[in-house]
Amino acid sequence: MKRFTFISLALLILVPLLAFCAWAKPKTPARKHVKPKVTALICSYRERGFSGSGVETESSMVVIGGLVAGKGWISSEQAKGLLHKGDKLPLHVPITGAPLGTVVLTGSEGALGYGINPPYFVAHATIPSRKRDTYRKADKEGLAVWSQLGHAPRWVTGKVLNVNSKYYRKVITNWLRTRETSDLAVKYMVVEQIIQADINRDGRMEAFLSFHSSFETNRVPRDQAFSCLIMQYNSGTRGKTKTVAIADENSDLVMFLIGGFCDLDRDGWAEVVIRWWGGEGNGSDLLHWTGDRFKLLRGWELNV
Ligand SMILES: [Ca+2]
Ligand SMILES: [Ca+2]
Repeated sequence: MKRFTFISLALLILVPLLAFCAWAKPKTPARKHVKPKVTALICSYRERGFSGSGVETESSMVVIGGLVAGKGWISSEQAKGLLHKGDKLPLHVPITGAPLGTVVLTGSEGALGYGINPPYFVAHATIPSRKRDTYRKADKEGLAVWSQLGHAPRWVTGKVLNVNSKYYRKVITNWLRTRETSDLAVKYMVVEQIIQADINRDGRMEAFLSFHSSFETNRVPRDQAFSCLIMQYNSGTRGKTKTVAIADENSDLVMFLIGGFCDLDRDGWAEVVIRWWGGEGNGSDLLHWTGDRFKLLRGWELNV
């Protein structure tokens, strides 16, 4: 009887306590995001592989495909301590994150030339024939992001909007004005990308805007040139939107684009893959969003 009373008493205390905890649990992720304890390697897969003008360019970050079921490499310096023979990297369509195929690292093979010294990883990419057709019509590029945690990262789908969106062009213009960009440079700005994605899983879309001053000669004086990537987000206070710069250069010799959004450590916040091209090289950066700014997790660069 005593035992029964004790259990009843315990239940009487525990049930309301558990109910309170469930109620008090935050419904959305915390505002602050801790830096993921993970390193990663971004790989790009291109249909044309080693051919064309981009031999040096193609050796950046990168696993590069030849044609489908193609072959590429990752130089040892970039892969050191990160990758091992036999590793498999899921390949995804940029921006949307749709599964595309697999890249398998098969180990070093002979001399490659092109300034790539052994040891390096040879990478074979395979894309199922069903997806090959879609891939060829679309971006002709795949992205693989490898994580030390050993599991496939969760990709967040990005939505590509028309670059003529009046609303976002206005957002860009307003941002440029706060930056004291000249009217002439604003007039001839070129919008490259407008992409929406919910990177912090709060149910609200963040917008990524890539734009630069006109590349046409004599349109904008060199000292007024710019190339930027910004994000517009909802700050959470009375539905107010804010903008934050991800990249901001006083130059038209570089361009920044979103590659995709993948949650490497599966904490609910997507890390952001940036691709950039410049006069002296190209590369990829992996960034994470802290809630009020972006921090670089890792970057890869190839100087040419
Ligand atoms: Ca969001
Ligand atoms: Ca994350």
